[in-house]
Amino acid sequence: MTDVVAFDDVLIKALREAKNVVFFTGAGASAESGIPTFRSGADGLWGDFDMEDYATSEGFTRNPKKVWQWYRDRRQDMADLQPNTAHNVIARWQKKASNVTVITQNIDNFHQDAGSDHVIELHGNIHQFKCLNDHPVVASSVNTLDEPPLCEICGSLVRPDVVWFNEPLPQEAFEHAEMFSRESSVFVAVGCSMDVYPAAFLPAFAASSGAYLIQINPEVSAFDKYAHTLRGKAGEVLPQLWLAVWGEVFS
Ligand code: BV8
Repeated sequence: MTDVVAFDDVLIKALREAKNVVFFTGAGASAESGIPTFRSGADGLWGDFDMEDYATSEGFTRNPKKVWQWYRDRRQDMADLQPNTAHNVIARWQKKASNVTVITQNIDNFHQDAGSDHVIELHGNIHQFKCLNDHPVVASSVNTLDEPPLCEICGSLVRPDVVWFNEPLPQEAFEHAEMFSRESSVFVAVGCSMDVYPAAFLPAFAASSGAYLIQINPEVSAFDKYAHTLRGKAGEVLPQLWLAVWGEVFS
């Protein structure tokens, strides 16, 4: 259990009086749900799987069935898991404050499952599919298949609708994420290594507009030198932050 975190009065005041708040989440926000992160600890996904083989379009072209099954297995693993307290506090914050935007690098849909609306998904969603020519595909018709089907419109391979390395982020999603980051008065990074771009540019957009920068992370990250760091796990720090800001126990 993370020790009780002592919050800086300025940080509490910034959150209490914030005009616009952005919660920017990475894999660490879902870690306490049981979803492995990518780079942290011994169980980081990229420690066991070569991102070149599993998270690039070239890897999918080389071995579509292997990549398809990796995402199917991740979906099936997630089916037994659920949002954790971090997702729940962020969803409640959105309802209480009404000026809160969630921008996530995660593809697990856990913010939406926790009740968050207005979630900007920078890297897509593991439960959505498209073909190689970007035609939409009905998820329920393919999500349990053992290998990628062919698009009924153009006959190309169907793939997960996620952003692989060296693929551009969805333009509208990134433009909205940049806009909300620039408009934020408080920018809270939750469980982000800040190693992956262009998502990791967002804190700089927030900072350029004078936002108060906070990060919640049990480990050192590339954001340490810029943010006010709450050193702890998201599912443990966020309910304490809720109590400190709103004066009520999160339950
Ligand atoms: C692109 C989806 C160009 C798939 C993912 C500069 C500018 C632009 C690009 C680049 C650049 N420099 C390098 C690049 C290239 C590359 C990149 O960033 N590489 C990195 C490795 C250096 N970027 C790209 O390729 C991007 N595309 O640039 O295209 C382009 C433009 C136009 C036209 C054509 C091409 C695409 C990047 C997206 C790739 N997709 N995932 C999938 O998930 O299967 S990336 C993957 O990393 C996930 O999305 C993940 O969310 C993301 C970021 O990682 P984190 O979320 O931070 O997770 P990580 O494990 O790293 O860290 C977890 C953190 O949580 C740790 O700090 C840990 O301490 C903490 N933690 C652990 N437990 C807890 C916790 N925190 C709180 N509580 C806990 N309990």
